[in-house]
Amino acid sequence: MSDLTALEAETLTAIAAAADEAALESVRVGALGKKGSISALLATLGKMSPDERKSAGVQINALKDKVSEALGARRAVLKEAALEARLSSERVDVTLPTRETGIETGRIHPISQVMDELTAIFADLGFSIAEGPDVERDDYNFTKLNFPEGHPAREMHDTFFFAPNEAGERKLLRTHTSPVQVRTMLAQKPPIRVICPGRTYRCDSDQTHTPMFHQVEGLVIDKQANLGHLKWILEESCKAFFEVPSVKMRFRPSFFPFTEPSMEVDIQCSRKGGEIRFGEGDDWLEILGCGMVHPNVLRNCGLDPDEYQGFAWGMGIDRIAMLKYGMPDLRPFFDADVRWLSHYGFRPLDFPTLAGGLSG
Ligand code: 2NM
Repeated sequence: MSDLTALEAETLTAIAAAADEAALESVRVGALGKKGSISALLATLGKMSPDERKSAGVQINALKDKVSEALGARRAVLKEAALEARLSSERVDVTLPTRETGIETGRIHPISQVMDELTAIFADLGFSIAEGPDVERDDYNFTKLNFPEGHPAREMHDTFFFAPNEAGERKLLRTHTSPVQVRTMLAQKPPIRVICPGRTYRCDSDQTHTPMFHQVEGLVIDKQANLGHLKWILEESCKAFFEVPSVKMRFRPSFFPFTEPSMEVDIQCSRKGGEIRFGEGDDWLEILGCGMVHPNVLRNCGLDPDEYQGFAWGMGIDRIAMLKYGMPDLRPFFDADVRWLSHYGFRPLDFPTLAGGLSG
């Protein structure tokens, strides 16, 4: 029986040493397979005397059971180890950024982004968005806005005029978005709360001016609309736009033909190391013009100045986009260079909302 003891030790050692399921399988075949060592022992039982067979049978079967059990246990250990190895080699890091698909590789131009941000801010304050044509009537761009014919204020605007049509009417490229407000007042009854974002044109081109630029103007008309309301709206919208908890504003007297009184507004900022920050510091930055709508404008737009009053403001979008997003130069805005756009542009599916964060 020392044969059996040796075979047991040898088989169990081989089982323990099997490094993977294939190695273990060959140990199993070598012991319990058709030509295996234990199977060969079992085959000898037939030739034994009944007494011999009784005791040898018990011992060989005990060995077979022991080896089967050891094989099963080792198989379970190897299976578990193989699964562990596979899990760690095939691990997926779900926190990695996704690969961009076509719809995500495009970029939103900073000007469109700023317009979308302003739309979100003013929609939240109860304003509608109004739009109008880029090619305007002189009447809507100037006359109704209290720029009389021949008035020097018309010259301030460096207007692009078209050749007169058969009726003798001379169209122009709007020099501001105010004609959209004229159209709104002519078409709607107060109360009016609109903002008008869009393209505007002046024959002016240098380091800081492009012949086409963008403006957003706002208009409120109601029976009691006053400068206190204007100041609150400007403060709230500036805080929201620059994403700061507070801004200080400074109102300086100014002149526009369509407002009386008229003001220019500066916001407090700090300029350190070429970087501009809002809501701190002791520098000032001019950002917009505003005022109470001139009674002549109200009258020209079909409103009775004794019944209605209102305020309006206007600002350049290109400049505030540069300020907010740290773009040093205005000219690349209109170069359509995809390298610039992929650097400064915004992801198309990150639409600005007040709840979700304006600029992501
Ligand atoms: C500005 C500054 C001040 C303005 C006035 C009007 C209208 F149509 F109501 F008269 N629209 N926009 C306005 C007032 C615009 O831009 C610097």
